[in-house]
Amino acid sequence: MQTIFDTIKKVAIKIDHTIKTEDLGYSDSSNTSGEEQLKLDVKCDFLIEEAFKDISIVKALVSEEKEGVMELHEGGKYTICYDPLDGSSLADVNLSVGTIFGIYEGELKGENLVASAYVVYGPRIELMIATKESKPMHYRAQEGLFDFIDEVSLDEKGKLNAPGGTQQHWCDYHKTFVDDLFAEGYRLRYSGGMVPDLHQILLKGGGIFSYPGTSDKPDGKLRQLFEVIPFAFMYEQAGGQAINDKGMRLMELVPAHPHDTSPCFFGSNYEINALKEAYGVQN
Ligand code: AFP
Repeated sequence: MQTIFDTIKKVAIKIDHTIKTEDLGYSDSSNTSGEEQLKLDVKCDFLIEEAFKDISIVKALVSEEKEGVMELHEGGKYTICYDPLDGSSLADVNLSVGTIFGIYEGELKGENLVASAYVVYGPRIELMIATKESKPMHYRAQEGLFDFIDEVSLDEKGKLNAPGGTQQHWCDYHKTFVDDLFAEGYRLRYSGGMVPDLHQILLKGGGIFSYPGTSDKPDGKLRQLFEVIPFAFMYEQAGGQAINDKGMRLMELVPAHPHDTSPCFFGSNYEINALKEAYGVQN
């Protein structure tokens, strides 16, 4: 597994350089979800594919930017599902973006995730890695090398509220839940980039990130394999919770298709328990 983490570190530096030096325009292609691809999306996807293609323990790659599974090594142990540049549309307004990696062993479902990692490309390049044996481990790059900073834990209750999705399409009880947190004094922290938004809550002690099912997107927007399950693992390893709108752990998701989405809520225990009550799904 260390070879995979070392490869993530190397490709993160290359992606950061690409973001800061290459064309931000649109390519003439779309991804599986029908979204227009930025040239950056395509280039970052290529960099990750190149980085992993010769690593024998990697059985296959599944990219948010492509259809299907890219088989690499028949005897490989791990399948890596990744979002090469999440929030890429924010790059051209100079906001932070990120890359997300889910490392699976066997069938592609929540319980088979064995590790996850994400990279934040912002004023600094930061990396978070979580395994079953550890809390999330926080790293920061200096001159192209990542230094370990600390292990990360969520407080029981935080101060930050990151409410995603189009508010006009929220159901009434979700809007009431979000408004009640603000009435309690929570601070709004939402950039539209899942990686920096969830990174901030992890590092600032806690709170909640929500991307609910909405009237226009009943199954939510965020993809299970590439975004939801990897961050659910991060948050659970940090001592928090990660559930869907039925109160089910996101780590129990079994995607029917690699690009399936799910309503998702990640946060400290107090906020997630409050959400369960608002949604009437206390276990
Ligand atoms: P893009 O990759 O299209 O910029 O979307 C980013 C994202 O998938 C995720 O990073 C954000 O949390 C979420 O979408 C924001 O969606 P809304 O703009 O609907 O809140």
